[in-house]
Amino acid sequence: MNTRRSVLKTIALATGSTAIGHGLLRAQAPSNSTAAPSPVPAPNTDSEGVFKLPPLGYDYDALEPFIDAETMKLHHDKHHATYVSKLNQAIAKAPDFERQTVEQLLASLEKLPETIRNDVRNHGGGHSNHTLFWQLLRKQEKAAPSSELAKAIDKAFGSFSAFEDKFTETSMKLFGSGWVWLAWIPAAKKLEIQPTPNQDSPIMTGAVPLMGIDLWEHAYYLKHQNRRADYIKAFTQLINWGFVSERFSKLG
Ligand code: MN3
Repeated sequence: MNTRRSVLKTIALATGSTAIGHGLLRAQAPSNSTAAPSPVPAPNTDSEGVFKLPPLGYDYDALEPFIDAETMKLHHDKHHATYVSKLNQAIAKAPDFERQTVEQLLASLEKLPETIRNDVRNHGGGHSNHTLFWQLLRKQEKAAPSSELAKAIDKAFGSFSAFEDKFTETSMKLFGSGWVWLAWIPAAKKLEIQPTPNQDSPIMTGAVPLMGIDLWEHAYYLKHQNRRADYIKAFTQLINWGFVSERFSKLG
């Protein structure tokens, strides 16, 4: 059952102690109320918008040779930055919603004015998805899910290698641009592999994205061209299972 409590928990996880926390990404509201209020609020320009591009968190070449530095630079500095900028442009048209986190916006798209709903879906989804994506990637010798997460993976898919096969197969089959996720479904209390089109997020259907692969060609075309299978293999070798396990442990 998708209770209010589980939805709040979902939001708390998505916005909690990771860099997704919007408190780290958004301008702080002034706490001193003695300052004279400005009668005309400054417009949100790209650099002053409520949503901010989070830092990549490591060097552009940190994931070589799996993902090349030029792809990382373009992907973070241009693609992700554009999602943030367009999300800011959209939300500036509905200031009542400016104080919500991007995850709160995505969890209740139906509450947004129709004029901005699609832009928030696309660019807010892009911002949230990429913020998670950067944190999922790490070059490391050996990485494995925690025993708690490994148990849940076994329960849902039979074994870790069966999960890997299904994740790869779903990623190969995804048509066009989108993502494939390992998501937690609170209502069913289980893990699921979920494809989403475009920049849609599992958050939009009440699920919690634990990790996901960006299958837009901009994520891999410079290095791998049309060889999506090579990129998927590179991605699976970079999954920061320590980070994913930590997200899983916070589900409660
Ligand atoms: Mn991308």
